[in-house]
Amino acid sequence: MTQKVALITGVTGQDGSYLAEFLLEKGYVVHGIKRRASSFNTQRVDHIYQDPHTDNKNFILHYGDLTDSSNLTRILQQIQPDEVYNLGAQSHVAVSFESPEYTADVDAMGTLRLLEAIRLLGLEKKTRFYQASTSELYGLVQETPQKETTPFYPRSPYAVAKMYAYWITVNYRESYGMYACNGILFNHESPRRGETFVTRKITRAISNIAYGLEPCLYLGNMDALRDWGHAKDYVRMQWMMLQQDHAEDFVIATGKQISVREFVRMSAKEAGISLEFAGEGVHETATVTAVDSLLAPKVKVGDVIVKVDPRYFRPAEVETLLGDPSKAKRKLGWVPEITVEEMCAEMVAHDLGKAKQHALLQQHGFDVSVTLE
Ligand code: NDP
Ligand code: GDR
Repeated sequence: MTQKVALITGVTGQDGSYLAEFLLEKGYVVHGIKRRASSFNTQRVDHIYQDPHTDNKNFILHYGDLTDSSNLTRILQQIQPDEVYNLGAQSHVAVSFESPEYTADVDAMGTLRLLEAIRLLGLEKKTRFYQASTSELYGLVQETPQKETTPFYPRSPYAVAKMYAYWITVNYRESYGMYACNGILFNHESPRRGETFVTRKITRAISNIAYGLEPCLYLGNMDALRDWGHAKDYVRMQWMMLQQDHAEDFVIATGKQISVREFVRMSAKEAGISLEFAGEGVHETATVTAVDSLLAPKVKVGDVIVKVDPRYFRPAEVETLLGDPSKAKRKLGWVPEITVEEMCAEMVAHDLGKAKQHALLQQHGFDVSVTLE
């Protein structure tokens, strides 16, 4: 049997790295697009990297960018993929307010460039296309929980760009008979989550505080409610969506939501720290009420370790998101296997390990800087 060929944009990101692992295990030849950067940006896929000098490689990286049609067309022409997973994006909602035009170019136009390249190369009947759509499309929510038929109301340049990408994917399916579909994914996290997204920012800061590497975690809106799942569960679903008889769009979520504040409390507990929250709005703080000094050797009862910094407030906020994944369960048999508690425990364990390493190096006189976000 011939091996299936997949192309992943955004292969160096959280989802791209888990998806590449998943497809390699299934026997695919996996091609990924990485961006040229002045320093290494492949840390998340280094463990599956294959020496270009070896024969029969099944994981191949290409330089490229979603803003460059000629590059995308050349890669697609060369590898003739059976499946394309468009995960590449400027994916940070807050950053999209600072760089709205770039976000639109990559997230909206980038999707069009890929679809158009598939069509112009005559691959529209061969290549199946997955678009990384998002619960941010629901923004100011019109219905709870949100499902495939819930109207969209995007609240950021990121979400507006992703709305174009959503509809152009539907349009190419309807206009050219392409197998193209949207996964409307709610927030999903892991130890590989980018350090400036709120869950990872929290698990990393709590771990650094536990070892005395940072004094305090500064956050924005702690009232925000999210439906958080684990990235490993969600990439499995991305693949499942491309294995059906007909292309369809699916909501992928856990069906449960908690606040940012609750995620802070949960993460601190995992690191042996009990917290009491007090004050409101910009004056809210969290104080340590009990501590397991084996897990958090540098933390004392009475320490204030969480504060609000208004600089992390967004010009327009998405206050609450809660998904209804019943279509995915009914039609594909997909259910998430990892709970938010298990995911949080995994992230904190990972970040405590890193913080412990940093602290040990520092103790022995090595200059180790910890980047604060
Ligand atoms: P990440 O931010 O971790 O990864 C984004 C990837 O896109 C990185 O590989 C990045 O490269 C790449 N990229 C950024 N700009 C460009 C560009 N101009 N050209 C080509 N590649 C580019 O995101 P996630 O893995 O978390 O998310 C994957 C996709 O799913 C994204 O499209 C995101 O918007 C979407 N999504 C994510 C959700 C989540 O909760 N994680 C939920 C719903 C949707 P580099 O490493 O060089 O920065
Ligand atoms: P989100 O994720 O915007 O939902 O987008 P993020 O983790 O950035 O924010 C979640 C919520 O937490 C609030 N928040 C903070 N957020 C950050 N980043 N930093 C803070 O200090 C902070 N304090 C409070 C935010 O205001 C927000 O309400 C993610 C991305 O992965 C998108 O690409 C994806 O489409 C959506 O999830 C689904």
